[in-house]
Amino acid sequence: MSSPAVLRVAIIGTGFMGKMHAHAWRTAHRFFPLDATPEIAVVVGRDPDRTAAAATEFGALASATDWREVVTRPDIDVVDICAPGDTHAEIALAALAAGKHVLCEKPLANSVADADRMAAAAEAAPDVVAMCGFSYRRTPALSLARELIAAGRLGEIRHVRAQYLQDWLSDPEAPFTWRLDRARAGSGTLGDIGAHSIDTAQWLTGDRIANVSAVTRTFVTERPERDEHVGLGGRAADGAPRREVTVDDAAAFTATFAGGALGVFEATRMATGRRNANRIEINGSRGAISFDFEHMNDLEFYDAADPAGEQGFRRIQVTEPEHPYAAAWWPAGHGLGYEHGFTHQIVDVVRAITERGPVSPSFAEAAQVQRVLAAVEASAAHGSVMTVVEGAS
Ligand code: SOE
Repeated sequence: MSSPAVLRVAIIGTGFMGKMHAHAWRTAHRFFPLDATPEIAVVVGRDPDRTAAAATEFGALASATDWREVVTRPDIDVVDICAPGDTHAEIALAALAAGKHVLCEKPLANSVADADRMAAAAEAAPDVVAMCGFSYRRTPALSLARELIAAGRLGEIRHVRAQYLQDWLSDPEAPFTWRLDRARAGSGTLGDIGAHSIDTAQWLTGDRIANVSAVTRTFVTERPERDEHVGLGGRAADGAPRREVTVDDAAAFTATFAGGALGVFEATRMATGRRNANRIEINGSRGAISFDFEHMNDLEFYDAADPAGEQGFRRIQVTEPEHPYAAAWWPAGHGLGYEHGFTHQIVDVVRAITERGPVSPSFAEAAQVQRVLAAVEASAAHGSVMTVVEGAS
């Protein structure tokens, strides 16, 4: 048997997501049969010392500070973009032009124009994989929900109720981060976590949001500065200068799906007590599903065909070998965590590369999410219902 090919990966970004992706690149082939073995060839960051330390921590062979030089290197196969949103378009376009496969963190870009340029570049490069990192799709319970919906077990979809609730900004003294800077992040809670709900809702239902009516709110308009290299949470130094928050803290919107379903969405990083409650409930004519990431191994399923007197939501522990991705891991009931969605994402990226299989979420799908985000912002700004503009994708 010939030894498996090696896929040489460049990770751009040394923060929370860089570390998470590195873990996933290192782990995927140890649990899933893959036709290529990933190797983290290089980690790229701006600060040489911090990036060298990250390379050691991430298990990378080397570190670098110039992504432009790295993405054109002949020995790099995959460029994995884990840097803030304002860098996504430029890096992805350069990597695609150099013939590299690209995995790009969500949201795809900071504007519809950039997202569309990225989608067009991906479309023009059919021999490479370009995928956006909406990692929650790879949570086994949500993958199972999608299978149930695709099999018609929910019937006609009528309601989509999605909330993504975090609380790491609820303290007004929680320090400023790049995620609060519109120039770097594009939008606030909406793009950071509301984008996950939009992607999940459209992917689960196989439908598209056609129009939205939204409100957004910034509750804390300035925050103390901190060392920008500190991750989520942390504290600012006493007396640190304050900086203006230029994005939303929370967004809420109603939506109409093209197929007629009604959606209610809420995203906030100020829901005290809710650390990472990424929830979705979908009700159809024949049944319903309900999911909360804080209980990520469970899917609630209601089947209206159950006999009278026995009806009710049942909790499926999505850890059986029959369930998506689950057979590769632990015995039934032993459960998975946040990092497993990222590992599954790498499994799917590697298989898309080696098997030339379908890529989802493609850049085109992620550009459509960007159009929903833009419609939400426009609706909140103008106080009116906004149609989601159809794009080329
Ligand atoms: C911060 O809100 C964050 O890390 C998001 O950026 C991720 O996409 C989400 O998975 C967890 O929370």
